[in-house]
Amino acid sequence: MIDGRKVLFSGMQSTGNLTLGNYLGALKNWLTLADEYECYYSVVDMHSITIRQDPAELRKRARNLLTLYIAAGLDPEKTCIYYQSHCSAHAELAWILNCFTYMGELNRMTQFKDKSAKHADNINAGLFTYPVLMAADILLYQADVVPVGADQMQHLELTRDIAERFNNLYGDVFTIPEPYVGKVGAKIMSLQDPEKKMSKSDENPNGSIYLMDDADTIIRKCKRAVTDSVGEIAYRDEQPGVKNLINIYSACTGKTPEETVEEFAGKGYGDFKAAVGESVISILRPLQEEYGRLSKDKAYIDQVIRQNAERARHTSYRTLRKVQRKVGFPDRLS
Ligand code: ATP
Ligand code: LTN
Repeated sequence: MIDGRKVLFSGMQSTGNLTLGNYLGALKNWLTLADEYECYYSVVDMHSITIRQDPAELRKRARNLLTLYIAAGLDPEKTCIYYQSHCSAHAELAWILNCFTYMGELNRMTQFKDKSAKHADNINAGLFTYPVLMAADILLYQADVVPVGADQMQHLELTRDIAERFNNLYGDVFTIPEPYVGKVGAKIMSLQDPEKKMSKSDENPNGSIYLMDDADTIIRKCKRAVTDSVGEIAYRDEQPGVKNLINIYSACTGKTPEETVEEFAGKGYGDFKAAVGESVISILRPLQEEYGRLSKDKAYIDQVIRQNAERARHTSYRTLRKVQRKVGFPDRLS
């Protein structure tokens, strides 16, 4: 609890270009939570190097992601937007928590299994202990809530287990975080394979709408979206492609899926797809304009980076020092 407000922590990796799925499923939720909670939104660049990265590219993408957080409407005066790598407390706490996490627990993590199958030539120890660094992120800020997608739930459960284990040994050191799951319908599927989630690492660029796609590209991708031969705009599991387009249109316009179905009753897929494309453009255009403006303002972004890293360090070091004392590290005499 800070100033009577509960604390929220979340982060995103700066790998790949963000998709409409990331925006509707994560960033947009973050915005609505920013007034209610004391928020920390990190660009988790330390997590990114668990997969091999090109250094120049990683640096550029991390800055782009941080700029995008602000362009999407997060106010860096109110919410702490920072690079994970600028706050060494994350690495220091992760080391300590590694010593309170069992191999058996990490062995059960499905993301580790998926990622090591995908990157069989580089199964490094960082990839294995990825969830411990994530636990450190969350616990350093004594976060009460953590908005995550379903895929991250297992990591959050592990975070809670580690925190409880530590508290049982040393007293109430960590707040036990609760997951915050956004409303249903926020999971956006690939336009080319509606059984698969829209993902920034998808090899087929037509399956994803990227936040920086121009209007023509968005319309083209929507028109090419895989549907079915039923020919009716209905919200049901048997028509996953159409259902996904209804979800996208509803999320972009603020309508319910039922209202969307009613609006397009009797219309063909062609008209509907064009309308979906327009609805996406209407939310992405302002975001792109703001992003374009902000990315030219180097001094402003630099100042956000400096100030917020300072804030993050201030809060996180309080927890880190306490933990160091609890485990028996010698007092600092200076
Ligand atoms: P990658 O393909 O690199 O694994 P990703 O696009 O799946 O990336 P993540 O970096 O794992 O995205 O997730 C960032 C955030 O976006 C998470 O909170 C995640 O739940 C959310 N998210 C990702 N894809 C979708 C989607 N298709 N629909 C809704 N939310 C999503
Ligand atoms: N693993 C998460 C990103 C992430 C995160 C966090 C999310 C790193 N640290 C702490 C919430 C809280 C992902 O891949 N989406």
